[in-house]
Amino acid sequence: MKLLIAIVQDADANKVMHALNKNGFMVTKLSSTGGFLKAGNTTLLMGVEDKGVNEVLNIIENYSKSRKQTIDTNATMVSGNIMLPTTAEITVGGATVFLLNVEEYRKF
Ligand code: 2BA
Repeated sequence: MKLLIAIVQDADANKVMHALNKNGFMVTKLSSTGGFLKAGNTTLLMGVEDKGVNEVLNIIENYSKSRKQTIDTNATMVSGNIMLPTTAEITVGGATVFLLNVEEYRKF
C-alpha cells in the first residue's frame, strides 16, 4: 500500500475528489497554504493499494490544471530615484504528488 500526498489547487480539488470517490478511492482533504505564494491550496491524503496507484495518478493528472499567475516582485529602481513595482509570471500546478510506502494500515 502507498500513501499519496497530493497538493492541488483549490479550484481543482472538488473535481479531483469527486472523480476519486466515483472510482472507489477514499480521500481526505486538508486545507493548506503554499509557502511561496502564501495562498490557499488543497492537500489530499489517499491510502491506495499498489494496484490502484496508477489509476489514482491518472485521475489527479486529468483533473489538475496548470495556471499562469502574476506575482509582485521587489520594486525596481529606474531613472535614479523612481521606484516602479515589477511583476513576474509563474506557472502553478497541475499537482505535486508524493508517494510513500505504508508500513502498516489499521482501521478500528
Ligand atoms: P507555493 O509554495 O505557494 O508555490 C506556488 C508556485 O510558485 C509553484 O507552483 C511554483 O510555480 C512557484 N514557486 C514556488 N517556489 C518557488 C521559488 N522558490 N522560486 C520561484 N518560483 C517558485 P507548484 O510547483 O505547482 O507548487 C504548487 C504548490 O505545491 C506550492 O505552493 C506548495 O504548496 C506545494 N509544493 C510544491 N512543491 C513542493 C515540495 N517540494 N514540497 C512541499 N510542497 C510543495
